Amino acid sequence: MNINNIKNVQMIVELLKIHKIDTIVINPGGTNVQLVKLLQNDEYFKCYSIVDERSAVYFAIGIYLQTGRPVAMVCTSAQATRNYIPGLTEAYYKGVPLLAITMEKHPRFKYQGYMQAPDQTSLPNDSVKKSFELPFISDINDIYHSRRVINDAILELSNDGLGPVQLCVPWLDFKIDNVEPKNKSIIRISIEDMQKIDLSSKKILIVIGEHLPFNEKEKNAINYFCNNTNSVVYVNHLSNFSNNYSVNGNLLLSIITDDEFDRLKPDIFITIGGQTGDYPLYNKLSKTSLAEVEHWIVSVDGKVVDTYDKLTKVFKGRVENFFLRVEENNVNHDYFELWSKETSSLKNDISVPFSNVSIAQYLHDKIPMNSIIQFSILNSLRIWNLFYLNPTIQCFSNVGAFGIDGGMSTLIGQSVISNELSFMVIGDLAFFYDLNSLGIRHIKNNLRILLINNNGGIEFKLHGEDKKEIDDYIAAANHFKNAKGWAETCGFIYLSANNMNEFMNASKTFLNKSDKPIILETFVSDIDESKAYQLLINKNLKNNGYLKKELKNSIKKIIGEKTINKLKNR
Ligand SMILES: Cc1ncc(C[n+]2csc(CCOP(=O)(O)OP(=O)(O)O)c2C)c(N)n1
Repeated sequence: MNINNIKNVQMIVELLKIHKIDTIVINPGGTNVQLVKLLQNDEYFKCYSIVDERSAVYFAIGIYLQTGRPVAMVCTSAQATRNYIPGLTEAYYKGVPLLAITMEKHPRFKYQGYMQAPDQTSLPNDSVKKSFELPFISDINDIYHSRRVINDAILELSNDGLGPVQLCVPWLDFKIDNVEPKNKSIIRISIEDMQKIDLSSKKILIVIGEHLPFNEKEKNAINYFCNNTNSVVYVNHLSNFSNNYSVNGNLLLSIITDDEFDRLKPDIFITIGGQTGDYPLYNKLSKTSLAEVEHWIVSVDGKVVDTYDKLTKVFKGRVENFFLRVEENNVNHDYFELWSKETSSLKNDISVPFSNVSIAQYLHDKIPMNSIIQFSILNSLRIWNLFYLNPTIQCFSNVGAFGIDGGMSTLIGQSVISNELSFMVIGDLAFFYDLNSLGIRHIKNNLRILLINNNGGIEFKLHGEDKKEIDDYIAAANHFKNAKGWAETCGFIYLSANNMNEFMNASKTFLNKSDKPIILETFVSDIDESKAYQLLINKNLKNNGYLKKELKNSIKKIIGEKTINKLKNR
């Protein structure tokens, strides 16, 4: 049986046709890619691309008002479904038959700290007549189940009066080993009742998810723990933490294979804070090959959140209490030394075309100390995590629900409280989504918006995907030209750059104090964006011999170790 649930998606398309729903409003995204591809490549359907989910529903209402026929809408997971709510509410009270096809991750990821996975089936009572959720297809029973539910959802559009209906579709967009896990127990421990524990023989990875800057008590406790254990603190910018044992391992984890990670794997990893927003880290820690590794959570709410399928202990209480509960020990720190050696051999200053990468290369060490930065979902967060930032800089991103909708508003909220320079690094779709925020009359002159205009969501064409097929609906390219008019109307200084020289020039003004807020718009080609990212990754693969090792392993798997040894001994 196909593990990615494509059967469900195919059934939806077939049944839409049978029920004669031929008009589809499509929102950009990743989890809905396969459904969108089927719809856009089928001449039966008339598709419309709309970036903002809020507009999409009102737009669909408009179509219904003129045609009198039901309209379907398709959006991705993350924060997308939530933005359907205003329009669906109007449709509910107006009696407009809209089929909201929303994607979700596999249901087992609900409330488990997995990225882009807020609950998609919790719409308000008066936004849809009914919510239907498809099963994830694992056997023939699920096929019968899905067929009935899809039909039922479509019929509900006009059952006992007209109105909107939700059809929620689970999707699994990564590979998972088909190995049945052993049974394991998860226990909850109150930190107050905890004796001191001896962790001196363990390699420990402390993972800090998104977190406000730490207070002295918390910092001292983590330092005490690190001094007395063989540990490494894995951080990215959102951790807002650094100490003598911290490592920003993002680039490293982006390039090494699972086999390579074996050397770096901990005995125990301890997570604190919110979501990491860190796919390279997730990809490594969730591997089934790490089955023996234990995951401990320290949290005030003591919730069971098994993000990586390795959870064994939940410590309920405060971080500063937990990290003091280890025995004093004279341990060696070779685990940190290993991580530190591996990360320090990486290079991120290689030559790349004008892109978010080249911009981060140039700007990362020029951002003034104590500034605030907010990264938008998703490429800006991904790219900037590959570069060092001064630890006095506070970093944030909306990784709670992973929306592209409100990053700029969040930063503006911070900038009106702070007197420091406040920077937003944002893609064009997210910028135009949150355009209303530019008019907030409380905006001060410390606001700096760095707009990376790469014509749509680069997320979906970063790995050399078919640009034509992706651009139309999935990446939603060609909706916006530039931000000049909006910026100037809203009282910003508007700067722009088409290449690195222009950027370096503009950045002088951008990084300095000014009597007005500033928007610096960079026009970057999507092809260069993807080239730059690939170059950064591949150059490091080559520099560090990971490619060679990976090649060796693949050959070993094909021809076997014995044959290799025979060849060697010739
Ligand atoms: C409200 C909402 N809708 C859709 C998505 C799915 N999504 C994730 S990244 C992305 C593309 C963002 O494009 P852009 O803002 O231009 O930034 P880029 O990554 O291209 O630099 C989309 C549509 C989302 N996360 N949130």
